[in-house]
Amino acid sequence: MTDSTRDKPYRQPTGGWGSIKSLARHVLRQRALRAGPGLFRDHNKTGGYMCTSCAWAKPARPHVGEFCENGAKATFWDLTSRRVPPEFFATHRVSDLRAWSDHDLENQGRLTHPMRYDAASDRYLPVSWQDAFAEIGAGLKGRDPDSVVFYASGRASLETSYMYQLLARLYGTNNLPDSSNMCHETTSVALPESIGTPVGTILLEDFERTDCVLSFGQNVGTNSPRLLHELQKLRDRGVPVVVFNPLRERGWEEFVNPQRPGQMLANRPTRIATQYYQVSAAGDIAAMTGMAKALLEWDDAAKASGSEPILDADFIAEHTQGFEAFQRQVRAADWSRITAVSGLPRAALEAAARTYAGARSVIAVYGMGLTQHRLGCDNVQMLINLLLMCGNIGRPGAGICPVRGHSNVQGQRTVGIAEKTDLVPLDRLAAQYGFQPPRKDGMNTVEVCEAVIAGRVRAFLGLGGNFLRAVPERELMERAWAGMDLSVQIATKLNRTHLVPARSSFLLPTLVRSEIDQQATGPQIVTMEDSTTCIHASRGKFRPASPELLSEPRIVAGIAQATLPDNPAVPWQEWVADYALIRDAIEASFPDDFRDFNGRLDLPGGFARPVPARRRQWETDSGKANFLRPRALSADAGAGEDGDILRLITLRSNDQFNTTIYGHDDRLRGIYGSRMIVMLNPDDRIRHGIASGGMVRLTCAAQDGVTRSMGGFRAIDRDLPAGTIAAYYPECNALIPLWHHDEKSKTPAAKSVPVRIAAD
Ligand SMILES: Nc1nc2c(c(=O)[nH]1)N[C@H]1C(S)=C(S)[C@@H](COP(=O)(O)OP(=O)(O)OC[C@H]3O[C@@H](n4cnc5c(=O)[nH]c(N)nc54)[C@H](O)[C@@H]3O)O[C@H]1N2
Ligand SMILES: Nc1nc2c(c(=O)[nH]1)N[C@H]1C(S)=C(S)[C@@H](COP(=O)(O)OP(=O)(O)OC[C@H]3O[C@@H](n4cnc5c(=O)[nH]c(N)nc54)[C@H](O)[C@@H]3O)O[C@H]1N2
Ligand SMILES: [Mo]
Repeated sequence: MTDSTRDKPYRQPTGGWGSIKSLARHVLRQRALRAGPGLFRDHNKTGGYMCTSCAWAKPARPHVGEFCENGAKATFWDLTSRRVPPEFFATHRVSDLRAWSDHDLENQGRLTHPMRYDAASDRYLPVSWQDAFAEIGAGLKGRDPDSVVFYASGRASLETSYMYQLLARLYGTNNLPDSSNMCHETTSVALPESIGTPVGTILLEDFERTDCVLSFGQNVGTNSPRLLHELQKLRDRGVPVVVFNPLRERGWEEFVNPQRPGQMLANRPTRIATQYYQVSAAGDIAAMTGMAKALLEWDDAAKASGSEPILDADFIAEHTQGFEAFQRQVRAADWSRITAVSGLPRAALEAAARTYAGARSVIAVYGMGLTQHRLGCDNVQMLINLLLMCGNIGRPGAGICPVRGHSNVQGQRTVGIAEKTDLVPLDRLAAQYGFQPPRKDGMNTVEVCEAVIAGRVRAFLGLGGNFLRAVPERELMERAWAGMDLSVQIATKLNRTHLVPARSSFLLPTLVRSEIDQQATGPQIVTMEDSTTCIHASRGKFRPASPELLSEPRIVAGIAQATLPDNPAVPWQEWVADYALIRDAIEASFPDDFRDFNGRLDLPGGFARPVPARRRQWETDSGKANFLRPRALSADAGAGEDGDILRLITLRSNDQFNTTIYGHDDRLRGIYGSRMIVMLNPDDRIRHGIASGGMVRLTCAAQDGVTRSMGGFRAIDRDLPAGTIAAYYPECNALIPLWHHDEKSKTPAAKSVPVRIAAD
């Protein structure tokens, strides 16, 4: 290879010495030495701060060092000693910064002062907080509330999120899209239809009791590495783990636990997946249909011979609805179609079904590989069907486990960040705060993008995140963004969204969660909800990156007070002085979830919100758990069936958190030095006339009159199913049409983008 890209398949286990080496490099590069001791003492511990990386559960009895490679990287990245002061902006024009990479922008360090864009000099200039709030308030007052968007990325605490949704509703809109709209929105729409709850049903202790884990479309080694601790323990007990993923992800293969000195010294890894199936992208419905078909056939045979049944007939009769129609559809499905769409032979699907049928209690884990498809809801609902067939919901050691993304993304929904009004107790908010909340649904992320492109969004507030980089249809979005009147970005580091200014733009820097949040009554606590509905307190431990920084609650209160008429029922000032009062207000709005909120802050392992499906109470229309029939065998709704079109998976490397790029290596996939790569199977490469390591161009195959094409990728051979290729997000977002989303939830379908490939 001629450039700096290195391609060297990684044969080491996940974790182990490789992760320690990588961490040492990151702590030095970020000069974040102050973070080291805190990691052991305070990270994910009761009385300490909760990791800002993923949302995986925090155990009641943590390890001495309850962190992982990527959680530690996120912490070093936050606690870097690098700074972006006003002088940085004095030396760099915004249009020049637009040419910088995502990595280079964030790598400059933490933002230190509130800044306002000055179009004449094309620079951000410092502004006082007071002036910033006053001007933002003036910019928001008197607008049509539905032309304003209040976006949230899933990191902000329950306290901030509650204040933010109240700000939007007092202002007059339910336009509260969040990062979840691009992520597990599919889960939030699919699960209520199936089992009457929008969240997963398992608790951490279920991993200690399960007899089998199924995993679909989730990359544990990179995106939720602490889950490997649970998986390692259950593998020690001999529990099988069955994985469906087009890529051979190292995290699902082998793990050496850095917290186990004996294992580190011997470098003897734990094998995680006992069966690994490289399903084609969008082939999961077909794969699960094949498994269900086998279960039905074996159950028929068991009935005929009088041996033990395979299905849980009592559970199906008492607790479910729709089984008859479901089983007819599965029986009618043709094995040749199942194997063609899934890319897996019948024997493989039968072997997976055999393991599933042999277990008393099964947990199904899933991620973006199921949610980010045109038929994402069908994917998730088919997985529920598979669990329901054998009664695997609502008993110990069994259940559904969506692995959430951002550390408080699930919690934001819980406290009212939702564009859908039926998810929010509007009547209670109305009574609590003496106002008429807007009753019309707001816009989700895709609808916001449509409205931005159409010029209907006039002002956008971002509570964290990097909206322009995270959404599809990048080129049209960036062009339209500049036409807005106002952009307000609450952020910790500089990113691309900040560099596409609207007519008036503000950049408001804030604390990170591991920093001390000092207010009038002393240092404050914030809270968040993990993937298993457990709520934890978090106390910052480190000195803030700059004395100018304000906490997120203070910034939200500042904007609210400058924008809204006085309302004695909403004590913004008192809330900011003492966050316990915000928690009291949350408890009053959501009494079932947050009973005795302040009293239960420090329960080891957090306190769990009640989830009715855990007790086999089904809050669905039918009052039962519903078998729901998938609308097709392929989750891309047939888009990839033309032989020349490839399905592009856009995914994360081991050196990034979403649009935050820590570095250019993806150690676990053996790719170093560049993110402009496409992984593909050598047969596909040869068929398209591409040399090994050659340069390629990807072009979206959608025929809608818009050209979406990107060159400059290097082809890298990897073991992938025919017709499936993979490249990195966010680089590839320019290739994804806005309308290419899950049909029900509108989650962008980032995992099977129809593309053509050619030598470049
Ligand atoms: N270190 C780190 N941690 C993170 C993040 C991060 O960027 N970095 N992001 C956070 C966020 S917001 C989220 S949402 C989660 C995301 O975590 P994941 O849900 O793991 O998301 P992705 O990295 O996009 O990878 C999805 C996996 O699905 C597989 N896949 C793709 N298409 C298909 C398919 O059609 N079928 C199947 N069965 N598999 C498929 C891919 O090969 C990949 O292994 O992680 C969170 N945690
Ligand atoms: N093609 C493709 N697109 C995708 C995905 C995919 O798999 N493929 N995944 C989607 C998913 S799952 C998600 S969740 C979205 C992510 O979308 P977002 O949540 O919008 O993006 P992030 O990259 O997480 O946001 C990073 C920025 O957040 C700011 N930040 C970091 N910490 C804090 C904090 O504590 N407070 C505040 N106020 N700001 C902070 C920093 O300035 C940083 O630059 O992207 C989606 N887009
Ligand atoms: Mo996410």
